Amino acid sequence: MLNKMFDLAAYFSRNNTLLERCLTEYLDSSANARLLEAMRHSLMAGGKRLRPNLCIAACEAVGGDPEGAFPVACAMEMIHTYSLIHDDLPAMDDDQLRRGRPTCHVAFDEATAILAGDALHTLAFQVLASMKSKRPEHALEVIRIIAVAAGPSGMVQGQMLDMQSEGRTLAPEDLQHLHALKTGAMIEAALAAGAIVAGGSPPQVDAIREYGRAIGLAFQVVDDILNVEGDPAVMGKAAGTDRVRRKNSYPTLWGLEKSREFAHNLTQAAIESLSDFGFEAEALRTIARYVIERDK
Ligand code: GRG
Repeated sequence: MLNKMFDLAAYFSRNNTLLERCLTEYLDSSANARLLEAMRHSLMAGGKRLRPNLCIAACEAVGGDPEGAFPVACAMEMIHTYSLIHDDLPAMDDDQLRRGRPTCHVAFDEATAILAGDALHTLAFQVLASMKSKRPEHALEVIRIIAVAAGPSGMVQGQMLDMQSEGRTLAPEDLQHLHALKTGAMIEAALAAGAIVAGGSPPQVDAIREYGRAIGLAFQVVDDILNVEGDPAVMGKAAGTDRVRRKNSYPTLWGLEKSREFAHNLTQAAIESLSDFGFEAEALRTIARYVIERDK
């Protein structure tokens, strides 16, 4: 009932307009023109902006002013975009299409794409370290959480495990561990950072992290399902690649029906972890439902 009252499309649209503006401003630097063009090509290609929206929604859930979360939200999107640029490289997935555009190395060249990813990664931490905060210890904690999630104990490790597992069948718990690192860590960090920057209490941050772990996994399960049955024209990226590359995925492990049921149960668990929050967490609840209903 309540979710019918929450217009998620309008929420994303409002946030994304502001995010595009902020990201454009952050890109307006003294960097080399071709490097900037490559960074802009990937960053401003109109992804779903899920992580920044989660960051803003977590900030609002604990009663914060969303404006304070924008630098963190933008930094998360920069790190996410760097990871996509590097993931698409010939040495990794060798993909040609991303966000409806030629991948960065196709539009430019491989070396420029590597540097564009490096530059977005570093710019994110420049933005975070330049945040104006009344509570510097909150800013420091946010930087630490994001670095852990993106680095060798988080996303990069997940990517390494993914590479090492190609062509091998993983046990369900190993697949879950891989995804918790590769995809889940950044989603959980975006949420935790949004709540912390807004001064959320430790129990609030814990509840939001629990929500994040559940929707992070649900997001990945749906990503695997879309890789089987999604429409490349809608998704703006190729489908069917997991099968070709013999990647471990939930549909391969369990089939489509059981995978859908698993994603649904995770969404329910995510919503339940927000039981102590009121209507201010409605964006988070509605995003949880969107994660399993999405078609891109
Ligand atoms: C190269 C260090 C490094 C890490 C790469 C993010 C990632 C790790 C790989 C991307 C490949 C992939 C399909 C991951 C699973 C789910 C995922 C992160 C999908 C892309 O995120 P979306 O759907 O993309 O939020 P948009 O473009 O909407 O932002």
